[in-house]
Amino acid sequence: MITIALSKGRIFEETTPLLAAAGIHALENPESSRKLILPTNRDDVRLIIVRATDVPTYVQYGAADIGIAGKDVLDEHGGEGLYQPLDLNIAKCKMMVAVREGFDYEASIRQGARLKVVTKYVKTAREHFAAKGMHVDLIKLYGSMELGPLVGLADAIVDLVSTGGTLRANHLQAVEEIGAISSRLVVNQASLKLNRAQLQPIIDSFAQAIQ
Ligand code: PRT
Ligand code: MG
Repeated sequence: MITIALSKGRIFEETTPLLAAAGIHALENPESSRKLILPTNRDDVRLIIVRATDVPTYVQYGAADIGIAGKDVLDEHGGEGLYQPLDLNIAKCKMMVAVREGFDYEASIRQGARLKVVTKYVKTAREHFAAKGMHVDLIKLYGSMELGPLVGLADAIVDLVSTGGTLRANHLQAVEEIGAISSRLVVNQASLKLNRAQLQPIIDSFAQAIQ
């Protein structure tokens, strides 16, 4: 049995066409089903629905053979034990630094101010500011980072931006791009050796579908 780990929402939606290209169709919709293990049209393939941040963990420990996870999530996880053969070019966005409208980010850097930064991407943020030689106080949040600068919890946020609508709605502005983000296929290395006959055709179909 091949187990594929996915998260609900945008990753599931954008993965559905790729699965279809590999001849795999979920028999239930994870948005409406409460099941965490979804059967597919193929007896030898099932999907498990997990939190986006948990996908690398399931694949790392072999509880799933393959999975799809954002580069943001993989960077935080570290990617240990994961083979990453494909950039699927889906769920694209950017990791950005943003501040309140009118806050002079460049000036406060020049003055050597010690900024408070809220983020759920602590490792990414730490590496980014360290590379710039900036001293910052990082505060870990699990969501709604955009609120931080509005209520005085922080001067800046590190978060994903796609349309920019969330920043605008909260009177924030992006001041720095940390990097481009898209979703990657991750494969358990031991499982690939053991189940290559089943896994390689799926990987190849994904590779063809994204071209
Ligand atoms: O939502 P949940 O807490 O369950 O988990 P999650 O947020 O990790 O999962 P999900 O499904 O929201 O995101 C899964 C993956 O999609 C992420 O790991 C990213 O790789 C990718 N992705 C692409 C995004 C976005 N675009 C995105 N815009 N993930 C989150 N956002 C959020 C962002 O954090 C911000 O709050 O959307 C808001 C900004 O969007 P715009 O369009 O207003 O700029
Ligand atoms: Mg989300």
